[in-house]
Amino acid sequence: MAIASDRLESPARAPVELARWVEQVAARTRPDRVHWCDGSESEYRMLIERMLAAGELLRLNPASFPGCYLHRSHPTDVARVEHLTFVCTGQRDQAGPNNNWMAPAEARRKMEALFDGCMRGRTLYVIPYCMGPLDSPYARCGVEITDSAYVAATMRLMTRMGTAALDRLAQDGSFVRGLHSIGELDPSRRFIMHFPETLEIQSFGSGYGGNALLGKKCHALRIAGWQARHEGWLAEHMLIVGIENPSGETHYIACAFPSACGKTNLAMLVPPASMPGWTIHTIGDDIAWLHPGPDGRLWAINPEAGFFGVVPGTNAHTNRHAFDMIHRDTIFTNVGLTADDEPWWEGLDVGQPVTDWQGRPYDPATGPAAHPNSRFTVSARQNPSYSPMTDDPQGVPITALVFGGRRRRLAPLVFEARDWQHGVLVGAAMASETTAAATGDVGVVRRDPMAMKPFAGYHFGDYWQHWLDMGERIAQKPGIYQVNWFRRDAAGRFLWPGYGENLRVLAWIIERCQGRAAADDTPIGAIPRRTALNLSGLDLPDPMIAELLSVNPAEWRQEVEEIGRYLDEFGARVPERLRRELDGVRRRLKPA
Ligand code: OXD
Ligand code: MN
Repeated sequence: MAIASDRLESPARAPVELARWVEQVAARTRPDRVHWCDGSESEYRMLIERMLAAGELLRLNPASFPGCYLHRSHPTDVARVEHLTFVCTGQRDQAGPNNNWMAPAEARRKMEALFDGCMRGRTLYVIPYCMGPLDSPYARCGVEITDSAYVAATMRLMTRMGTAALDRLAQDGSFVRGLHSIGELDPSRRFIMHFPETLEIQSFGSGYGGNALLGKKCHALRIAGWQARHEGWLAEHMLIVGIENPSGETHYIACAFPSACGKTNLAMLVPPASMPGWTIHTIGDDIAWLHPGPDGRLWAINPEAGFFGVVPGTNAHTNRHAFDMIHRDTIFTNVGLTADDEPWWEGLDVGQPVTDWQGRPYDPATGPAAHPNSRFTVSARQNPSYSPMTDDPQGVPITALVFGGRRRRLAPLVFEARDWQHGVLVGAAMASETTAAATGDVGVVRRDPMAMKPFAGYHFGDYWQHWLDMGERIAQKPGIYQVNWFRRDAAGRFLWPGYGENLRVLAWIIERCQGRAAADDTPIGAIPRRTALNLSGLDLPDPMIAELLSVNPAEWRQEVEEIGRYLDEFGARVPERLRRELDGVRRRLKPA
């Protein structure tokens, strides 16, 4: 395959305002050259060769991991930085207490100073991308300008990027402008700024995915969420998966979980041997754009085209499909290395690391071989359970929405919300133990409404109101459920086996939506009747099942008060209907 060289001229098909913006950015950042990305295979090869030559990538064992590379990030640049992420709206109130806010003029001044001359000696890459299928009315385009070849190559795996996206963008007439520089990777000069009113993103000082791949969290959640509110749709932190039952019927569900809580595993779940005839069809593992369709149902597209998944814990048992797909054409970030130049991570059942994620000789005394938030980046098409419906311009119809969190106690394995309004409260009240996906303490319970705490680009009160309003616009509403795979017993052991066995819960949810599965009412929602949950082939003792499905009224009374206090933090913008819904739960929990 011939290797491309830099494409310096703006393509004739580039809209004038795009070409002008690139010129303005180049005048400020002073790169040595400008490269317009076309998204071709030869361009990808060029980016890879460039990074290999610069020592930014290492080639992994070409026999066992063909087309795979290891990137080691700066040790202080390994996760999203929520404390340095800002929403810059005209009014502080629009961003809400759930976001850091900065006045747009102040943010622009700060960023201009950082961007001044920052690309000297570097190449400026112009990356036109499309979030969603190129021919979908629901897709949206953006352009990321970056000085990182790693970002350019990764955007090719994660989005529909290049000439075709540029054509779509020219047709649309509007696009999100994302400007990114790795700067000096100095944490004290690191900011991720969002300007939703003008559809702009500016990110400086980090090369980490969630901070630097601007199509993902910045565009597809924070900026798109703002647009979705004004246009009547939802941009959510949800996987989308199709579940085909033994009769050949497929139902699609969208599930919101906080970062690093198993969304990728659930999206490509492998059915257990004791559930023959079930098949999984993956649409997406992280983000869903949901639109009310002309038929009254809710329809979903995955705006992304690749996976940026957490590596540790991935093995043939936990996620067979991910394990298989990352054996070729994958960029690994911050994993360890074996003596044979194979990637290594905690939870991989084979091999021995000799080098840790920082390139030091591996010594268990100095920490894990792979960073807990080490990642794989791979095209979604490599997933053995990839669904061709991913490319359907209309998306897929959604039967159920599922909210989940990581809670060692309190939350049962699954429960069903009474209706849409109650479901919005269930989502708004979600809480989960924190993980390594963001900088900060790990394992601390924090409220994470709809798994959107770090990603809602505007005031949570308005966001919940928007969810309630959406309920009015969907004639055939999906059922809403909450799940918890992470409940533990008194000795700290997980009660539920998780992974492929989670299909049992999803099957109950789908059958319930079809009016075919029995449930018992509790004050917090409906719990599966023991006989309605398919547990055959699972060796779970009865007391464990009872504990998994139990709702402790005293603990839930306390939870309701905590939820009430949490909602109060958002003041007068919290919808009255949500407070009334919480009062209803409180009443139902009252001792008789
Ligand atoms: C992610 C995250 O990387 O949620 O998807 O942090
Ligand atoms: Mn995510």
